[in-house]
Amino acid sequence: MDYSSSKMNLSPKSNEKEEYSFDPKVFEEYKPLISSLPRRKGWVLNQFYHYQGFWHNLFYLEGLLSAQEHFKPQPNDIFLSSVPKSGTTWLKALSFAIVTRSSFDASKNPLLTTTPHECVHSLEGDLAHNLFHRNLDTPLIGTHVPYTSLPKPVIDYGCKIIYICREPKDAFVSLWHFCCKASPKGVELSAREDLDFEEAFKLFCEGISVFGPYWDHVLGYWSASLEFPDRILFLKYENLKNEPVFYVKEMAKFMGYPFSLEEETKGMIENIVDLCSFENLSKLEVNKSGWLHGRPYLIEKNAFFRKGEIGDWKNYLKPMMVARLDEITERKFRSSGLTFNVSSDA
Ligand code: PAP
Repeated sequence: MDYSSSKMNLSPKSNEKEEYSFDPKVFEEYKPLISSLPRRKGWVLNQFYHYQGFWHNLFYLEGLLSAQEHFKPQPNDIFLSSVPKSGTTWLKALSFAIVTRSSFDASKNPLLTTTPHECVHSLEGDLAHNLFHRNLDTPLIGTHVPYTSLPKPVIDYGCKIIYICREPKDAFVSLWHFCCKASPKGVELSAREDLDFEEAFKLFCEGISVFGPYWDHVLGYWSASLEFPDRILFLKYENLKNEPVFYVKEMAKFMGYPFSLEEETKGMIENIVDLCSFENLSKLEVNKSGWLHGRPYLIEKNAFFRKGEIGDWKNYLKPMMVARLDEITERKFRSSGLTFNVSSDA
């Protein structure tokens, strides 16, 4: 099995214009709709477009519209969903390791030579821009699409969804760092206008961030997980970090790939946790160097592995910023039953 994306022909060319489709004809029909949508200045690419209550980059919006019209999942597909910078890469790695554990020797796992994002493709990203051609060997699909915008068959077929969220102050700090490392195609990073931290913070609080508002994204999946607990597993980055063995076991059970007693005794869960740990993945050559293809911006693979810690916001947010984000989080989540430890010693 070849899990690299090279066969999908997604390599960026150095002078591609900033916002584009891989096959512009495919997305031609969406132009009138897209041009009618409210816009705001984007963080990396020129524009965010407001569609079904959320802000999208053009590339992912085209992918989403196409997915809503054309995408048919397999009933056993499992969607790995998140708002960006909440643990997507980690969730993809863990899920991939869980479902493929009997297909590969530990020393031959594709995660050792292929990035998690190339092991598990993105619905509105590389899959949508490649006419949904996919490797059916693994039933995993990644997505940042908000719950209420998911293609209808995903819900109708009862596909399972694992959602990961992250404490919003850490999610924001992680997003800002990532965006600082991304540049529009054809623009050298050094030539890019700096992304002002305070300005990004203000926009994030207003809900204007990629796939934002952050809180609405989280609440959409949270409410759905309460309504359909058999279909949606709601995880928090912080819990996964503190008790990885417990949650990996839960994930496997939920996905329909439970660990046998023999596997548990042999330490299979711990092996998967170790394989997918930040410490291990971030030091692999495949995740350390080179560019991740199939994105509308240029980004190095190592940008997905920065610190991988809880509470890094303390190094970046001023007390007033902490108070503002905590207040918004408390207000937005108040009646939902969803809590984060939003105090300053989270
Ligand atoms: P994406 O939504 O663009 O795919 P995502 O993987 O959700 O990004 O977020 C990256 C964050 O997860 C980074 O957090 P940081 O900026 O606070 O450091 C990254 O370091 C962290 N991360 C990546 N892999 C792991 C891992 N195996 N374990 C824990 N954290 C991880």
